[in-house]
Amino acid sequence: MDRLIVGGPVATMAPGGARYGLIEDGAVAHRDGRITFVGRRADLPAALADIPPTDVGGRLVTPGLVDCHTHVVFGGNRAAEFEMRLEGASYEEVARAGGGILSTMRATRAADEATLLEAALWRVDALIGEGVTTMEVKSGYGLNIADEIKMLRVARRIAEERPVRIVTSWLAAHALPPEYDERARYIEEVVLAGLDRAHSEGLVDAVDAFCEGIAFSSDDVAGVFDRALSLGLPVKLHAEQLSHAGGAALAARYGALSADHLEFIDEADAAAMARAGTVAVLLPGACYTLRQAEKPNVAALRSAGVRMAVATDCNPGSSPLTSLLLALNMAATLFRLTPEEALVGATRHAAAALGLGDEIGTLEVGKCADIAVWNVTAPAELVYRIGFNPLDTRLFAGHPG
Ligand code: DI6
Ligand code: FE
Repeated sequence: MDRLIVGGPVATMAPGGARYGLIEDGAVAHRDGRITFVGRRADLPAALADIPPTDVGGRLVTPGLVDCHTHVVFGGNRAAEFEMRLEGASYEEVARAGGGILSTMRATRAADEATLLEAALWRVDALIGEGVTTMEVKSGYGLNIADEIKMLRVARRIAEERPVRIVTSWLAAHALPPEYDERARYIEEVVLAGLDRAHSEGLVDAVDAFCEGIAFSSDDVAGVFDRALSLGLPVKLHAEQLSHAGGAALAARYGALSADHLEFIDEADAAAMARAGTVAVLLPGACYTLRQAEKPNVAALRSAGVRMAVATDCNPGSSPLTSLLLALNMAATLFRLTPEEALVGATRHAAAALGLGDEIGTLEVGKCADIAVWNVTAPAELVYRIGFNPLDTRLFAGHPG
């Protein structure tokens, strides 16, 4: 059945036209979960003009938001570590003392699927409540084959329990678990063997790793990426977050969908990413939480023409953040993205970071009818407010919910 939305400005977020792809007094029609018309209400074709419309009363219409980097499936929390860090310990010191990712690993291993799912849904519901219609979810707190696979099963279950599209990433190369003292052996026995298995069970949409002094080197990651590409899976990378470890250049060399964090990139990295079409996923929640002085070199990314996305990085350690709207505000105020860049970063470019640029991320004919209606009149309002959620209505594949 055809449905029609009229009566407000439509920020299509499509490139090439007005800022935000904005259409004053716009109209959006959709049928069977796909968009069939976007344009000025005055230009509606006669066949659509007869449909009884939903009038949004002047409210802003945008694509559903896309959170392209999250770790929402995990056990426990890290409030105690937060206290330690506020008493002076650094994130890396906590990690080296067996806290950090390994403390979440213990809690995640100890939790069954139902417990992990229930905890994840609290966070997912907060994101859905802000108009998120697609989100990425990583493994990376199991650090053995069974528990990594358990995490991705839970990630898939989210999409059965809630009206949201879930894209999974295999992040077994997140930290070295205590039962291994050699990275090479862990990579062979868990990261690669587990990837083969998880992929054969249909649980993996992409492969990620943490390229960092406290995690895996760019040589380690190259071996993981080789396997991913041989399985036909796209890759992405946690790169240059705490030091310049070569991750951004590696990601570009492998044609990665995205390189994420990037607080320590240089201009050569930005140029390599631009040539490869690798999206820069900026995660201001982590920078904020770690009170990191270094910020991603947005000017270099911008002038090289790298597409920038913004995500929550929702995780229990470095970014316990379940608000993509707050991430947008932080991206503007901490990283100096323009409000338009920030909003493009949570729609069109976030979709590209997930390899879904043809399906979601803009309001264009043929794409999924993932639509958000907001109690504001201008797109910049979604970025400038702090701790304010103006979502009015959300459609996922054409259905309210
Ligand atoms: N970088 C991050 O910011 C998260 N993972 C990563 O590789 C942090 C994960 C955590 O501290 O639990
Ligand atoms: Fe992350």
